[in-house]
Amino acid sequence: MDNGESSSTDNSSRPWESYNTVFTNAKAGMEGVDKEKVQRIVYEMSKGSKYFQNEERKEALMKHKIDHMRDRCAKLSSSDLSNYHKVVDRRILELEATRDLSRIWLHVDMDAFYAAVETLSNPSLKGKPMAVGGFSMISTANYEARKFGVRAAMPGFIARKLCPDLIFVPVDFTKYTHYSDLTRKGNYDPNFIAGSLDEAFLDITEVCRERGLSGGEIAEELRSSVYSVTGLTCSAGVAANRLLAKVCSDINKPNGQFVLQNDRSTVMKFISSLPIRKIGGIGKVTEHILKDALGIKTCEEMVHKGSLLYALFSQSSADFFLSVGLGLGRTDTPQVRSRKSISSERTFAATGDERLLYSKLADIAEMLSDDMKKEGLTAKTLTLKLKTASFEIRSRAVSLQRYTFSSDDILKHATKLLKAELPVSIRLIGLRMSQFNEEIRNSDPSQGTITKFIIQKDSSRQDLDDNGSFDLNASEMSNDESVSLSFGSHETSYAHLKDVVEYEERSQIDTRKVITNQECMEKEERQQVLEGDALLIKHKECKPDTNDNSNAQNTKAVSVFPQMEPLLWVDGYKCALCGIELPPSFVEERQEHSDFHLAQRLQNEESGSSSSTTPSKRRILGKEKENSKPKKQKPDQKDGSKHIPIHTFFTKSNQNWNETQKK
Ligand code: DCP
Ligand code: MG
Repeated sequence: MDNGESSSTDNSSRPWESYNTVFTNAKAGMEGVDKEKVQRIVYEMSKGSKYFQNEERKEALMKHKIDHMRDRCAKLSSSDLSNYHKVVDRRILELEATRDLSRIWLHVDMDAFYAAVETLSNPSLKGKPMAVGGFSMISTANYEARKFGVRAAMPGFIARKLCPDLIFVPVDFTKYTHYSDLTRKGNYDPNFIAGSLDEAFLDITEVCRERGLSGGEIAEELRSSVYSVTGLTCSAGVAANRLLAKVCSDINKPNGQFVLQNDRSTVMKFISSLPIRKIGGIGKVTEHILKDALGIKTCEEMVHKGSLLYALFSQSSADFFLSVGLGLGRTDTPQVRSRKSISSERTFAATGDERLLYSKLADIAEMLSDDMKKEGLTAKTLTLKLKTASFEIRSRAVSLQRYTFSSDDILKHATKLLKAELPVSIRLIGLRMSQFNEEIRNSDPSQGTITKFIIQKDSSRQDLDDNGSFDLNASEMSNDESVSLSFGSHETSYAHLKDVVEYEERSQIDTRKVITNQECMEKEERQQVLEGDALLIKHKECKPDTNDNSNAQNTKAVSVFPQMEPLLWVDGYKCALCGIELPPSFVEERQEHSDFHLAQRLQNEESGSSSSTTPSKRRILGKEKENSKPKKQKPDQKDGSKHIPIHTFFTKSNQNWNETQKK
């Protein structure tokens, strides 16, 4: 292990500060990257594409939101602020009372996981810049490649431009799942929480006590053990709560660890200059709003500017920000709960060939049925999902007469659903079964093995495209800032968002038998920031002519759009406004989604239709057409741009790439 434990005295060197200056989302190992060069290349290669336009729309929306926020700030009177100041003081006392320094949490995260696994299988890759994925998207890059600015979620053809010697290795989930399982063998916390294939949270309080070892020593031991079992390195963070432990595990990556002592003053010092973006749940949009509208750059400033936060955000969001500013996070072990659905899906090169589509549908139905059999599940609701060539996502559901897991049943109904959509060129088909028969459902958590507590993010049924590579939208499934949504077009937004949704479904819902309550944990820890609607709510409160002025001065946010406060997630993952599914752990995507609805509202407001609450309802019913592009875009339809749409390019790139590979 190259990097040993860093004591808390290292905090004074503020190891995170350099992250401020690195490219995009400060992936570990990208500190020396020529940011400008990378940005220029990315810009040049994507300019004019739909992706680019989408980014521009997002940017415009964000600016709009920031302006709104500034306006609202400016309208706050000194007596408002003084009232909010009191609220903050009270909340600080209340939150402080919840501070728990009695636990020791460890967050462990594998280094360049997929790339490291591939290098194990092929040691000749060692020391060479390589990426896992294809020309359309890469899943991760090793640290050698990161020096060139190559990173997860980047289209491979851009990565190759940045690093001409970059070696591409196709993804192989079976391998990663195998190695992930190997890393889970340790005996430090039987109830550990696995966030994805390559990371886990462990409460090591008991093991530290029983063995008389420090958190840092346990982290060293665990990392050595992972290395000896797998040949892979990982990094760890040790702290009083999960939020801090996760921040810490990134500090000395790769192959390092960072321990934050469990005392308040060390925590507060650590937090004092920690950039807000380092906190899970604070994504690009929130970061910009906080920074550009309120001047909040560090976690500590969340406390200093608490009164603005309470004035402008909903109480739960403000509470979250304040607790971050105080270095608080969850320390309890989440409970288990059952999952709601099981699904299977497949991504492939877009095709309108009906025979091919029906054959893929049959394969998926078979896979889904197999999984249901294995899990002892029967269900009644079948949902078909399609992603069209133009990235439109369609979702069609049918309620069956009886509970079933039979592939024949599934296929019969899925075929009907698909038939109704044809002709159309499709790039993804997914089937989901939900509404389980609880009586025969084999979901007794008490039977659980450790693996049942794992959220197996990546091991679910998914086939990447037949060429073994991703498409652009897959790149947007990342939980970092490359997640892309359009606010200017409903359809595009849907498509992008649903891509995220589908990734999530592949990632979490589908495969877990019993999951931890981590979703809830994360929801509580992080999702509070997702209430983009809160901006609107408060904005409305500030308006003198608002209809709900009876509550205008009330600190409790009151929405003129009651269905938006807060954005409701039916069953914890379905947006009550439009039905899109986004589980709580996809914090950033949810935020984007919330932002989307907010944008809609703001646009409506500007166009004078703000009083209407119906658009969202129309969206739920799938009948809404206003403000949106035509629903069905023919595959061969030109978008009017003189540039080649980026997804077209990707398809071409894939083909070229695969041809190149075959040579
Ligand atoms: N992954 C992915 N798509 C992304 C991000 C990640 O498929 N947009 C996959 C590939 C990664 C794995 O998840 O190897 C773990 O993600 P991490 O963010 O932990 O990244 P790495 O483990 O690759 O690198 P690091 O050393 O920064 O943890
Ligand atoms: Mg990792």
